[in-house]
Amino acid sequence: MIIVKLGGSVITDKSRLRTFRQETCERLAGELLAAKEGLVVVHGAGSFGHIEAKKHELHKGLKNEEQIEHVAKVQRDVRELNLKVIKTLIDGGIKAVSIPPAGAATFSACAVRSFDPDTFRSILDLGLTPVSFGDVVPDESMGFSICSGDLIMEALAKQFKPSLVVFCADVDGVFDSDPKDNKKARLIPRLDSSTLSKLKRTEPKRDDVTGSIYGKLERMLAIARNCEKCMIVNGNVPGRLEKAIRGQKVVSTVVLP
Ligand code: IP8
Repeated sequence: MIIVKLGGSVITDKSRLRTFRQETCERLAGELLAAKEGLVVVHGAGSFGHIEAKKHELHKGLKNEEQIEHVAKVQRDVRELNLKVIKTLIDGGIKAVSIPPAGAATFSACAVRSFDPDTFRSILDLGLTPVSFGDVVPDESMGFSICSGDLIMEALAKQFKPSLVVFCADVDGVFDSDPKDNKKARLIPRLDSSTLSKLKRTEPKRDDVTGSIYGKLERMLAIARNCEKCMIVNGNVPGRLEKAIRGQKVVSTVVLP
């Protein structure tokens, strides 16, 4: 099985509220056709989730009644994005079926408390492609919380032990400093926990409610322990996702357990 995350910074314009990047998503759908075994797609929320979730502090859980309306609105918005992704994938030849995170998992303290893989398995058995996404979810200890698509990726990897997990980001992989600020930043082709511990910790991005790149990398290390190969590729560069799926040499960071 192959699991691919389409990052929110790739399929949306993260700085402009609810802005879908249709052409990019169409191209990525075409690249996903290279998958010749069971495929699961997870996508991030991008500007359909993070901006409003941050504004109303939904990542902090239930603090006041005013937030409740925004739980509903952000849920609606990420479903709107999910529908756009599903439509684009189907038009591109991928038989995509939506599975919201709370349809397969329960959550407590921002973590997965239980995960039932049966829905994913049944959909895969039919030759369909399950598509899950980052969402606002009921949370046993916080009322509600934000479930990053990465959490679902980890739960899926633990259950299905995939051959390949690919994260499509808006950068070539992990760098030794932020490539958006520092032109001399160097790509780290292979990253393990000791490389990670030496990386400078950076603050989470301004409009991101699911944490710093450091936290995301720790999740990827957990995923790497449960699959044959886990890698980050630049989803904005045509052909990189396809090469990764085909097992060809590609500019990337491979995350090692
Ligand atoms: O973009 C975040 O999911 P992610 C979900 O996969 C929301 O981290 C609602 C902001």
